Amino acid sequence: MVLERVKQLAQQVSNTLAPPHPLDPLSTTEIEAAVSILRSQHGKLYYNAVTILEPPKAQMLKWLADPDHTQKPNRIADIVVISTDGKVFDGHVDLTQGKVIKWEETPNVQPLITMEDLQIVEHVVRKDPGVIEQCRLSGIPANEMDKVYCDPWTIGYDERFGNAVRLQQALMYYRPHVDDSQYSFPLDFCPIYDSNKQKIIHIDVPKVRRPLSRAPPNNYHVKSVEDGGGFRTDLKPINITQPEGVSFTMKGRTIEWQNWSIHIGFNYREGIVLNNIGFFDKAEGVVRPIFYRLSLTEMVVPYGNPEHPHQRKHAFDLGEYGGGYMTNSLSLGCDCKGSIHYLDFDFVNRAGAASTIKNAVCIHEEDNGILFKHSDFRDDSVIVTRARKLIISHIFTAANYEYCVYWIFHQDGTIQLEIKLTGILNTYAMNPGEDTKGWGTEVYPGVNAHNHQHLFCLRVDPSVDGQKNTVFQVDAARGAGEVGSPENPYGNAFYAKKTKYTTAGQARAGYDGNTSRTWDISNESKLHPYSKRPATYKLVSREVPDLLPKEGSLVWKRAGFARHAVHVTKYSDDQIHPAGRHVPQTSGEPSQGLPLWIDANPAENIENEDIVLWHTFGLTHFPAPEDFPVMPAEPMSLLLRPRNFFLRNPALDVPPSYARTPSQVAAGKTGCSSCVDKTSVQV
Ligand code: ABN
Ligand code: CU
Repeated sequence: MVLERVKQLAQQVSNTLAPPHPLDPLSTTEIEAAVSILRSQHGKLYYNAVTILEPPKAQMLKWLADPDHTQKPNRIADIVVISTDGKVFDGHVDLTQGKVIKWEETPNVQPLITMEDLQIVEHVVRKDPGVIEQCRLSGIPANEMDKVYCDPWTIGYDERFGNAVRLQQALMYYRPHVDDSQYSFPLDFCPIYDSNKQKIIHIDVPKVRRPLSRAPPNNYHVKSVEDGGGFRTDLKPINITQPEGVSFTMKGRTIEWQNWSIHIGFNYREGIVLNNIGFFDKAEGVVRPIFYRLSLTEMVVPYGNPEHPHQRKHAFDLGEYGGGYMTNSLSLGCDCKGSIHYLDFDFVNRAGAASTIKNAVCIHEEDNGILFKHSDFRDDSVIVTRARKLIISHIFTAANYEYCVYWIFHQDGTIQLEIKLTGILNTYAMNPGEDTKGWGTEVYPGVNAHNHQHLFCLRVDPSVDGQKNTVFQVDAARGAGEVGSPENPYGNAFYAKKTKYTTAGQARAGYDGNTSRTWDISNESKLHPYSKRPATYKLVSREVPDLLPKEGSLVWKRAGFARHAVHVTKYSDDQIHPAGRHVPQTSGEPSQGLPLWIDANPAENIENEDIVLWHTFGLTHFPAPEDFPVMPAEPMSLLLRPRNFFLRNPALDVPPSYARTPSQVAAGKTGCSSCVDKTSVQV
């Protein structure tokens, strides 16, 4: 019976419901098929992840080159489960063939913590006698335990407990009223929760006690703003309308817009994954490949308070919780304004059922100011061309914080990644008059918001005019020779100094704002006819702080990717996660992911090779009262720009908003104004 059903499901997957593209995320039917196959073989399991295993790149490239005559790669589900007795298994289920092709127990790891894992903790915490006692000591009577809340985090790593047992640390809060923001009332102790036993096994209690603050609530909800003076009344509507529809087309999950062609994938960890990014170059008459795959693949948020146990506060929000799993269902006119195309995201729940986040990805266009302009001071001639941009975005909530991720495509061939940070600061209790010692800021009476960093890792898998690329570090440098020397007589010479990265071991570099450091991803076999320089996409990223926790610290060991702004490795199908596949409770000994891969072969050639560039960027956040009780969005941004790639400005063919030549001016003609926006008015 069971076998029959499995066969049926596999048939369904390979026939009618087969998604059109091998990189599409798994559908609900595929997820259910994978679970059904596993259930028939292994009985009850707790599902942590059932996601698409992207086909090997070599196979994908063959299929992409000639999809009509090449066998389509099989649909394979990549599986992580926890058995009922707490063992972790990694597996692959071939959905096309309807069978398990890999199944192995992975010892000494803890897969990421899902939202379901998190939600159980609060209920246990409220009933735990030790927690009730700590609450009493903090000034919360036992009959108010329903007002006690917690944000459960993975424990990160704590050497007292290691990684054999699946643990969470509960950051504790109090809410006087259900609508109050809990982050104004942090508690000072930290229970540790065993996920398998579903019990509190320890409570970390600080030496200096900090009882519950009795400050009035500090809220951001509508009623509290109304009670506190009300909302601004001077805002008139501002609308974005596209009366003739959008300028992009979707074929399945492949989008075409303004010469761009992009496949939009999505998974539980990275969220949006962009593949097969190409640009139709009119001059060459072909779609030129630029990136095989782009994703935000990891991040770490280390906190800077040295008091125990805050060293454990360094969330890997993607690897430990999943940026995809935490993705918001977006609402029209709120998260994105205008004409929106949404994509849903299907995922597995703990019991093995398929679930869906509706409207997980937002795709839309926005006006983007001026694309280019020139007016001639002699004769009043002018050209002004307005730009628009295509934005592919998702937003995820990592407990207190919101991360808004915008992949922005520009008409001139530039790709921009913008991340906006909003949501609520992580807070800790402080006594009246207590010295924060500079490790944090009192953002509200009794509320200490600790210093922290948000460090993201962008994974860039380039294919700039082909798979074989080379990375150069580019530094603005002064010309050699002192003032008066023959080669630099006036001392004014400067140039772009290029350092080629040839081995993975050499290709580890920091950022240098003094030299305006950038990185070129070049195809050395494709020289520009004018500049004679290689076709390049340049990484321009200026928000690149050093990892502040010191060498040898827990974060330094666990987040090896954050030690350098740039790493370059030779491509390998299985190297996606720079802090490891299973991140919770890694000790950092050895450092998983990037350091492990590079140390295995530091001499690995990366010159004119199929390579991956890993870029860590972000910001250091010293909180201030303006960030509280909810933080105004703080943006950060980086660019991937074409350099020596196009023959000339590739956006010249974008219709101008207004243009008139000198001869038109002389003849008293108005020039081309067909594109002038008739909806704009003078006020
Ligand atoms: N920022 C740590 C985190 C993320 C998600 C859920 C809990 C905690
Ligand atoms: Cu922050």
